[in-house]
Amino acid sequence: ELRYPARLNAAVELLAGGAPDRPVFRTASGAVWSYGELGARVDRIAHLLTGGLGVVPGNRVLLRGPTTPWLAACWLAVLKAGAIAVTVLAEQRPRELRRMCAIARVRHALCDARSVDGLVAADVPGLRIATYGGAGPADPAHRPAPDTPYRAVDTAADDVALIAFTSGTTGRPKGCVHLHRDVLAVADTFSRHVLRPRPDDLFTGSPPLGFTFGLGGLVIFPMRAGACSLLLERAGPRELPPAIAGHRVSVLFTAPTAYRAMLAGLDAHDVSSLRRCVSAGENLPAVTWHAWHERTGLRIINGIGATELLHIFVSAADDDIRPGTTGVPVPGWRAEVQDARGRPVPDGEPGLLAVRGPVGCRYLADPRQREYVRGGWNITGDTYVREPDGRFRYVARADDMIVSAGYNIAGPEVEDALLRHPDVGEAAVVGEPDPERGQRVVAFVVPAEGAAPDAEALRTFVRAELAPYKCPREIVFRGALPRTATGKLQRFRLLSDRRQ
Ligand code: 3SK
Repeated sequence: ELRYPARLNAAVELLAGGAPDRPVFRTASGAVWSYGELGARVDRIAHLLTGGLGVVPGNRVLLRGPTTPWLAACWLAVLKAGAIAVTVLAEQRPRELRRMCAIARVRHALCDARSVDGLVAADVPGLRIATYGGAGPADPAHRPAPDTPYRAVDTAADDVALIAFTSGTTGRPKGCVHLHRDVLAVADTFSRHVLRPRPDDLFTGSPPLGFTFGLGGLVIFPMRAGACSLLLERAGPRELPPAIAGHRVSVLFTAPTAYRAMLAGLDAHDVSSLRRCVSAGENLPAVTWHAWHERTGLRIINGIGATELLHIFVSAADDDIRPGTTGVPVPGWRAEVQDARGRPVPDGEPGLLAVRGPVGCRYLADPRQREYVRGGWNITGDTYVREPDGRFRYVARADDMIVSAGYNIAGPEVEDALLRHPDVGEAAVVGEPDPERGQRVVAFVVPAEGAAPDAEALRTFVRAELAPYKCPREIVFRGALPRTATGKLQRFRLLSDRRQ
């Protein structure tokens, strides 16, 4: 069990992770910040927040901008000043921002100068915005602020440190409240026991800091280990391989689709510095795991996490990794598969994934709390099977199960089969309402680069891999699949876009 002192400030703990002269952040353009420099910049921002901006402990401060050391410094400063960081994505539109600010009762914002227009357009009542990252006088680097150390606010371990938004894949935002102790707990569970970083590691990855997958993987975990993080403003499958090669990155966080997409361009880059690769955000198909392993010799650490629970709670490391499964509860966490009434189902049978551990779901004033937390268990909304060896295997999002002519069909299983075909780049399989069968299986396929697959040939391929009732009745080709700003597939949009 994790034990923390009753008084605890997560920012102070993270800043103490590395010696002052050790590097903490790097950028693509070659900037290097040491732990000491980061500490001094955090203190300047904290002085500005509590001085000029009038922030007091408990105020909610919106943070918005691309992935930069300044954004990470602002996040740490908000926590150090005892305020609450409200993290959003740079991609979020004014309408969404206005809604989130209303839900989280935000009155202050620290915003990258390049992202400020959208925030101004959100027209949030009473919002005071300060920008950073520009060259102008409003920047924390240029504004007059005391260069004296800032004395951290004496927060309790149970005080709120951040509010992270999730809209799931359906679009109605929920604010998830997390405490100072939660910030350390995700590092002291998944990172400490599964990732096991070293102080000489260099992390990088694609998830933005407004997504807790990125906040954990690119700020909290490296700092807790005294390591360094390469913060990339552009971190797509094209940018990652040269960045890994150029900076000798050792720990990578990205999503399954990026691992698959990177494979095409990997030969041109030396990625031999990598020693840990983490995949989360979506299900990792076994075919992608094997292709990455064959090409790099590395075993991808697959994990399931949630904004509600801050980071990853089921995963596996090293020899325990079995491709096609997610793994076992991370030390500190418990997991079981339950039926709709909260009773455990026998191994081998599908049910709802239920987890409990050091972090719990606390939605901000949202009745959906009652659906997520039942009998002390967090119900993640994923259908899983626990195998007889205790490993958890993903089946589908619970609301994405397809029921066709009385058969239950998991879209991801059909997607995995399609992805085994060399002409398939990405695949999404959904159930379309059908008067005879209830639902019919429809696949949306993005062809692999340079390929022009034939629908009938793909159907024949799937029929050879799976029971015929799982075979898509129709295959629709697309240039791209609809995704949320955090990269999750929006299945419901596939069918609604088709109807338009
Ligand atoms: O939402 C997710 O999929 C996720 C995965 C890993 C860590 C954190 C999150 C929010």
